[in-house]
Amino acid sequence: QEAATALPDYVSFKVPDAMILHSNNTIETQRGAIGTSLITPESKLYIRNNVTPPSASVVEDRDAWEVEIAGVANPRSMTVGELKTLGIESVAMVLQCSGNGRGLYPEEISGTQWMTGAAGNVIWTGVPLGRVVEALGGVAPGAVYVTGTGGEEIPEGIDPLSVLVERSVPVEELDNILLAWDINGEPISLAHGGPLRMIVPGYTGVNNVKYLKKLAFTTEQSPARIQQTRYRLAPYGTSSTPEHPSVWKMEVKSWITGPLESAGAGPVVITGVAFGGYNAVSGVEVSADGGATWQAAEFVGPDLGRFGWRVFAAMVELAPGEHQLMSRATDSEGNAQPEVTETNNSGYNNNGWRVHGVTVTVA
Ligand code: MSS
Repeated sequence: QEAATALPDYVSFKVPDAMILHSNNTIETQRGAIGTSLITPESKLYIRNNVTPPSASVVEDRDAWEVEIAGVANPRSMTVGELKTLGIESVAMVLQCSGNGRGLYPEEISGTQWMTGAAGNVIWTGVPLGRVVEALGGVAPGAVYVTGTGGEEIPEGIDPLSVLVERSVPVEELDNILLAWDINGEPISLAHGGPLRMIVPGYTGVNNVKYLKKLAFTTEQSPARIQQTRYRLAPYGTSSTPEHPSVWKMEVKSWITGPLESAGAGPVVITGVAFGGYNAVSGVEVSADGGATWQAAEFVGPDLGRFGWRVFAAMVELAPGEHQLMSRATDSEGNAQPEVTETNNSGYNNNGWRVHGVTVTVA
């Protein structure tokens, strides 16, 4: 796909050749730009904003940013500076938009036509939420969800709940959640949610609330539209309601990052990335004949833990002609990528291996 020219100011640090500009708030990473990189640099990481980000002034004095903590024994606001005194942890995690792969479903589904590039593997650093809770006397009784609120300005004259980015995840995730200020060892850019972001490892992109201004332990899910009726898995052709399951845990997935179009006849190294989502990835197989036969691929480079992705490689011998290259990953619980993901209403969670394959011409 064509390189992104004229990137908006707030993402001017992105490498244009590595990106596909769908809109100012939806910018995808080119499939080939992932290559064999274990970590996705911020300069190549995709962007998805549901609302215009806050003004850049919020990252001028990062330690002064305040987050209100509620639903604990002693609720109050804390600055990022204070959070930094409570503890520190890092997690490697695949950040992937719920709609990644929407453009690969056979049906036409409205929304950004993401292919493979609304995903990256990044390292977040911040304080474990458990430490914050401890400092505030523990979680209030009866909490069922952790609810994070984004700090965007809500335009006047519209129902705030229709635009508010506020997401609830099950309180069972408490031990995994980080309140992060760094990405890949640098302060998180405004574009990716600085000064403070709620990180829910193994959960799809939308649950990782940027510009976190409030974190609450709640008995109910957020009343915001983004929680109630959007980001839910409803059958294709129906409308999603609060009764449909929320897009939360990510599933096992992989895709080839090279070769993507052509290769020379003879030995070829197929490379790609694979992750288990909420579980660790345990293996990947590749096929050079459209899924008729498979061989095991090998992982390349270090294992960054359960929530990260792994780079894989497999050696194949390719004769001149067209070849359909496919990859299929399995997680630690024995879940394998399905051949086809059944289409859902909004085109979420596409992890079907067939549509993620590529056709390569060998000469
Ligand atoms: N946060 C906030 N605050 N806002 C918004 O808009 N979005 C979501 C998340 N978070 C938002 C938030 C989404 S939706 C996603 S994907 C993510 O984010 C992305 O990220 P980056 O950093 O890449 O841009 Mo779909 O599921």
